[in-house]
Amino acid sequence: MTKSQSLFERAVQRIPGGVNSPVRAYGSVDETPRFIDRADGCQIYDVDGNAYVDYIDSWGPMILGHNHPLIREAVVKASEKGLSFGCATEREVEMAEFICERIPHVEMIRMVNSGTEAVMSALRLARGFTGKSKIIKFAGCYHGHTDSMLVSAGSGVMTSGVPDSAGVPEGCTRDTMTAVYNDLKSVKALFESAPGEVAAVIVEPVAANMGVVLPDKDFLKGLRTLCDENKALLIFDEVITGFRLAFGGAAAYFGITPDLVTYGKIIGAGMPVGAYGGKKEIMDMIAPAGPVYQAGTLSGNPIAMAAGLAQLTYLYEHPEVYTHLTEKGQLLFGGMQDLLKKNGLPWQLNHIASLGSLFFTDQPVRDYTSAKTSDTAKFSDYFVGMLRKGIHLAPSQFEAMFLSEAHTEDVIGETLEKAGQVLLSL
Ligand code: KE4
Repeated sequence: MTKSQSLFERAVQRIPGGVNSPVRAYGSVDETPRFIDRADGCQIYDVDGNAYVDYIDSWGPMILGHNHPLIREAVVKASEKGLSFGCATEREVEMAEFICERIPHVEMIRMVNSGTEAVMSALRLARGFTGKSKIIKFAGCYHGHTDSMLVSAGSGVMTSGVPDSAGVPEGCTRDTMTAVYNDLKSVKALFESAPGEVAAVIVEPVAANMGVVLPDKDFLKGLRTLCDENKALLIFDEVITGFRLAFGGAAAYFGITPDLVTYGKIIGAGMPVGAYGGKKEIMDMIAPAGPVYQAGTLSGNPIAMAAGLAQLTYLYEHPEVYTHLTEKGQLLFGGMQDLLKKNGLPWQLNHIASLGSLFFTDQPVRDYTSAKTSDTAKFSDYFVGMLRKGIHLAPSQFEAMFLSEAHTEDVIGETLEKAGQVLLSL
């Protein structure tokens, strides 16, 4: 028995499903979840000493690679002054100023502890600011586990086959309307079904929780127009795309300005940080400045701020990282497309910059319905084959591959070689 297996046996006794987040249980792939001991650069090492090239990157935060010295030093240095005070600190001001002075549509920002908390707060703010209750989301998009968003969600909800979570009373989702990604007509119809009632549309500007699904050319622009016409706010959930597609996220990449944006992952560099931000006129509604309540014991935690600020500063001062990530993405995903063309399996490969997903289906994947045509059993075989060759992919068809600055050309070449061998065996 491996140490991962024995740890998993122990874990399931005391932690639901043996994990603190469902996707880590490898529920949709036929393999024992790996318990990780340490990570460095693009490599992770499990408790049995096996090394893997990591394409999860902690689901996005590790854009500079694991255990980056700059970030580690910032955390160690900050921790020497104490971990948490429950009082305001200079570093929170520095973090807020750093982001607001560089992201034009973020005039004010509030730190929280996760992407879920950022979304939950942004939705409450949108409702408080507009005085309206309805929210439009998209099937297959995942915005964390706040009750009102667990409707046709993506990510682990999709993997676990639970279209709507148990324990969510109908009242919590009554005001959530679900549209079809890349289908502006479906959004227009929802607005028309509830005239003057929609507070906001929330969207993953590049969906990455039904696997990666790119927005059609005018999709985001169309959402902007529909929100303006209906006096609703446009919320970009940039928990994955923020500071990844570009320093300004998808908003900068596509040139569309949201009213509110949510962040997570990269903003904390691996520490628990989420944030939501937008125009001052809207953000001033948040307590204690305004009537929309939101709070958090560890929000703006000084250690987390040190880590996040170190990573964001590096990304801002080294814009070449984004060029590198695009080049790495072209090398990896372009290389995979070349392999797949020769392979004969039904496949789709959606990718943008350093994000990508391989689907085993012959249908173009452009929304929740088409994503679900993927052969998840085939994906499981692919995942297990790659894992056994030392390549650690996301253990679900409906997640993304994440590249980091630490993935070198050689490592990507090695990944492609192994992918070729595994694909041939499927
Ligand atoms: P967290 O609460 O997990 O920090 O963020 C929720 C969230 C919000 N919005 C988007 C677009 C997200 O992708 C996420 C979380 N992403 C998943 C990965 N698909 C986190 C991994 C997990 O659930 O363990």
